[in-house]
Amino acid sequence: MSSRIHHPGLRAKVMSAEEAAAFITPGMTVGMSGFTGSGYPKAVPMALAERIKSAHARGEDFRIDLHTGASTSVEMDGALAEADGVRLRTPFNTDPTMRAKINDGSVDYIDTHLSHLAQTVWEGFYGPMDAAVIEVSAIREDGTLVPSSSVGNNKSWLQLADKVILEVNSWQSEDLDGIHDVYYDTALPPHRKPVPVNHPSDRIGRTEFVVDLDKVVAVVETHGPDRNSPFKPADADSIAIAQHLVEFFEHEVKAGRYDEHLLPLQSGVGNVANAVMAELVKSRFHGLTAFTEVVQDGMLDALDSGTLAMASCTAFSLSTEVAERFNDNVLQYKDKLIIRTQEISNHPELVRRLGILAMNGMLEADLYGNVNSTHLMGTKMMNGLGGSGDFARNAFTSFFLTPSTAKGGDISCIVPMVSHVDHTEHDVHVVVTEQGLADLRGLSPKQRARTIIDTCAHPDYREQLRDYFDRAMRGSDGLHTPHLLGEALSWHQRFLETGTMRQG
Ligand code: 0RQ
Repeated sequence: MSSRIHHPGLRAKVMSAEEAAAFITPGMTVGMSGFTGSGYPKAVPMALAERIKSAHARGEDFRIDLHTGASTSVEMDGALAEADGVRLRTPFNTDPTMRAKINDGSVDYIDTHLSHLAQTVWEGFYGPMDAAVIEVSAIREDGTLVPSSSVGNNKSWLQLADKVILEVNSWQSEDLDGIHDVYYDTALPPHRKPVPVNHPSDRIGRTEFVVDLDKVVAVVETHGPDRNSPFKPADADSIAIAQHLVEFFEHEVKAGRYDEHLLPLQSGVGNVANAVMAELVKSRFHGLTAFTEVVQDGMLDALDSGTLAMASCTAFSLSTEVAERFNDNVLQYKDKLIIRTQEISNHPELVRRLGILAMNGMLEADLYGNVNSTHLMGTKMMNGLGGSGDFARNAFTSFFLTPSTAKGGDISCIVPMVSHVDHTEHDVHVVVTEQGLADLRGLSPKQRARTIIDTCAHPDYREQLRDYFDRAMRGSDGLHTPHLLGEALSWHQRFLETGTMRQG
């Protein structure tokens, strides 16, 4: 295994995960690698969780503040949450144990735009970063680090942390060397310069991380796969959503707003987003590009089929089976993939200038096009807004996708008023459910409401929504965005009290 560590000084720092975890002490702020289940440290977090549990057994308080790129896995978020070892977590989580701790109030969670986190840590809002734990795929002879399957915020964590622990994971393909694009010319205003990406395929940085070798306190060797949950097979709803989108793309090409290669695609996390890529592969579109943050199974298939010519991202989010396939065939993808820092993959200025078509999942939308991507019934965190806001706010066209109902039809995903707003009506151009696609561009609030009800709502809830809107037109104080304020959130309350949003 030590063949991956080519720098003699760092080879001398190889130790066990348990020894390395001892560098992390109670109250520390720690930046770890990891983005949507890829490139997270596989051994030190679990060893740290064991240390935390022992400390708690002795009656000592041991919790850390934890920043990453995005979500990790049961071996990291799961283990640390289970040990009650996290005081504060940013910026994105999908682990069920961590989610439960966030929602029972024992972990403070800050849900933030993924492109913003590094900047806010640099600005000092989270205090100094005491330690970084970063997975890499190799250490070169000169001490530079070859990233693994995600880049995320690792460049910043390596620069900011006082102490650095490296995990060298020999499961990651050695052929990843050269696929990354780590841009170092970032600075805080007023020294910030334009980012010279003019096409998703432009490379502007280095293929490696640079670390101050004196800060490296430990190197741990691991051999463990990235873990991801399998995607649900595309169901009829996802396929219908994807078909509405493909039809819309054709319409926009005819209208001259997109050319034959459309515009660079961004596709969010989740089952629906994955299914959309699968449908695109079946369409006539070819040679497209993606400027996105995660490459899911569907996007890899699109690269295989030629539907996508290339993709720029910051991480993978692959099922176990597809991750193995990718790992065995990295060379085949090397000139088609670029893995960047998340400050660049999600850079709002680039998203605006490149003209991204941003397709993200949501929990619910309201009659006026406001979107909730994160809060279940307004108070419980699902995952986080992740990069959806980085893209939606600045996209050329911003799409939000969801089946029209959830929980076997007891929840309408089109509601009078969303119970939490992540994306305001101003940032939502197109809403798509399996029922249809509502193009909200150029529509006033009242026109939007009628379009969303007629096109996107499930037939079981359409009359209920029309009734609300008609009564709001008669009883609302103002008629610009008509609402019955005492009733606007009653659908959510009814679900909490009776288990369904349906009126009795
Ligand atoms: O839960 O499986 O327990 O029944 O939410 O719903 O329909 O499978 O959708 O997997 O596409 O995820 C918004 C969560 C959608 C995702 C969200 C319940 C539903 C189910 C999942 P069950 P589906 P998806 C860039 C982009 C924010 C981050 C983002 C997400 C579960 O897309 O996290 O976009 N987005 N990042 O039953 C209560 C509702 C519901 C509901 C669905 N209205 N109320 N529960 N569900 N609608 C990538 C990154 O940022 C990393």
